Amino acid sequence: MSEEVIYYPFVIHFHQPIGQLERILERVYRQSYELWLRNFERHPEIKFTVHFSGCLLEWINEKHSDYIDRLKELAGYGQLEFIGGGFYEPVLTIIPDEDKLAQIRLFSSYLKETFGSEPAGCWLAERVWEPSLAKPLAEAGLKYVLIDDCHFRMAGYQEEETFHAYFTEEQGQRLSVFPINERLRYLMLWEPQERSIEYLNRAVKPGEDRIVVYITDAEKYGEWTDPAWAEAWLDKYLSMVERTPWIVSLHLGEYLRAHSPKGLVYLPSAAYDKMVEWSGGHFRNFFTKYPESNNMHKKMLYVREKIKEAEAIAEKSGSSTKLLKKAWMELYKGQCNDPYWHGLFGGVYLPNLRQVIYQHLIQAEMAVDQALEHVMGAKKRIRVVERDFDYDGRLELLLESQSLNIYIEPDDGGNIFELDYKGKVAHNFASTLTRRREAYQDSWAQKPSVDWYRRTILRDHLLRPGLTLKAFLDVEPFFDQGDFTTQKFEHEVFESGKEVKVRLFRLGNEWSKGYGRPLLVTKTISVPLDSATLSVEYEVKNVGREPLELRFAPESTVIPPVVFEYVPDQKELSEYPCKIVGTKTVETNIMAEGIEETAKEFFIMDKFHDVAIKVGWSEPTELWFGPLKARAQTEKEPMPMYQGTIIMPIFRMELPPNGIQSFHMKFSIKEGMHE
Ligand SMILES: [Ca+2]
Repeated sequence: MSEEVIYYPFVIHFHQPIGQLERILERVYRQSYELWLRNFERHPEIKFTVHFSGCLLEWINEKHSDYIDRLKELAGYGQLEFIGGGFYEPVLTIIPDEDKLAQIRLFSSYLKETFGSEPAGCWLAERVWEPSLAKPLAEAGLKYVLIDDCHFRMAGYQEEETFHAYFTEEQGQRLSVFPINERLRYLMLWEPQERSIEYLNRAVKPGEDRIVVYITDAEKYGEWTDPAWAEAWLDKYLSMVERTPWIVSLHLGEYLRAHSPKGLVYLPSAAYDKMVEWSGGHFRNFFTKYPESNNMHKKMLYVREKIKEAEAIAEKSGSSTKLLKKAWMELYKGQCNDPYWHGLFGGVYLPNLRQVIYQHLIQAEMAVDQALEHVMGAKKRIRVVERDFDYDGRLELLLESQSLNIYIEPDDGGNIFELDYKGKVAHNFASTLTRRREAYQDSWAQKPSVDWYRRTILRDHLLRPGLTLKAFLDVEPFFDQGDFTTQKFEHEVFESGKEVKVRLFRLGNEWSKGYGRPLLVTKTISVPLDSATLSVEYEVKNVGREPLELRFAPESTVIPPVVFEYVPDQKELSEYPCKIVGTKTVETNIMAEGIEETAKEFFIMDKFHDVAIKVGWSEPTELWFGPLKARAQTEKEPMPMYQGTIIMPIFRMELPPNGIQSFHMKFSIKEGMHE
């Protein structure tokens, strides 16, 4: 049959991250998602293939169930085709195969239940593809996937050859692949409608069943652009498509039923053009670029192991696995992709998104503990796990009490890089973000500060005389005269039934004279079984021959569970009061910076979640505090985003040879101040 038509599937992707703020969800829904629904209804002749992430569908169903009803109706008429994928929008390549299958099946049955048919297509979150995906996707019952055409071009295909579907295969498992057309993504909405029609026209070739696949993020229309303008553009465009007889609107599944893919293709690891650029070629690079992202990912893998272990025990003992099922669901939510990466804006820079990942992973862990203790009768105890948690070849120490997880990295200054609270609120108080260089900052007139160490808990400095708070926050060179902040600490672990102590010690140096003057720093971290506290006994000993005058300053950056975006407004800020207690009491907030001469305690309260963290020390002393702000690009303009509050008591020490000075610090977390 000689055809002079172009097949034109129109694919729209709808997603909002787990943990997205309610007011943003509402705004995007109003400005963009309603716009699409109106256009579906206005243009019944156009077929749309839609992907809604599972978490977004759940939100819409809860808040705007009429929207779901209207989608159902359109699906019933055959106007809409739904695409599946991972329920909670994970980047599929970075989660275990079992979880890929589980998340895809979960979503397929949800779509079947809600809209009447199982999906045939797979949406790849952030369009991240690796060749090995073909097997699990096919095993999960999916028939096709969409991959950006730039990867076809990289594999040597001409543009003309991307106007076809192909097969790919992995270990004998077959999947169809549709190339996503890049040119149309840049033409549509940004250029006059005629340009897109002309492009489609040029793609027509008699006798070939050519297809040009357009995909878009839903939010491009109405949320990233003026809603009225975008709606008018789209309405006019869809009317033009309706009037053009040689453009055949159809679903991807429908195309595959009528036309055979052109042949076999093997594509390299892929994503869309910009994602490839941001990640440096490969999505997994985000784990090496951002330790914060790696931390979440490896936490996910670690918690997952715990669930598997508990399952094995449950299977042997025939215990109920109800709590473990809950743990799996929490884990899947903790795989939602958004905070695991950063492109132009948001992502790993947004504390509210990072902390929701931790919240779900910690809740998964809590469900496992409950299952072990209440169902399988395991004894309550503090666990000490030595493990290369972040896969960098060095061991970390994970202390797990009833109420806290404390993850220590002895090789990196003996810092605490994760402090999970396991209460009514599940939160990692060390979920900060360190400031680093981003390529897009090159064009900025004023270059933002870059940290030379990860801003976490218990970073031990020897401050240079004359240093100011501003110079410290701006990371002025050589503010630190010691070698304790990022260097290796030795460690010993002491366990009793009720408490664990970790003694971290380092024989290092003070360097103010240009040569090393030896100093022994010991910090002993104690964690009790059942209260949400940890104490640290510090001992600083001059082991050299010269007397030393020091300003010894253990710095800790902690972050409460925040519910604001970028910079809090006055009302949001008032939800996070701070109190400094010393010879006088000072009321302040998480964004304030300053110096108090005689402080003993620093409280951060979160009135919204009704939880507080208190950092105290044994004697009144000078305190420096201030917000950690990472300046990053946003949808609007570069903004200093809150990433935690720095709390740094400074202990002045005059140590003769063999002189020792000690002090202690205590971190406690409490709920229910408003009861
Ligand atoms: Ca490690």
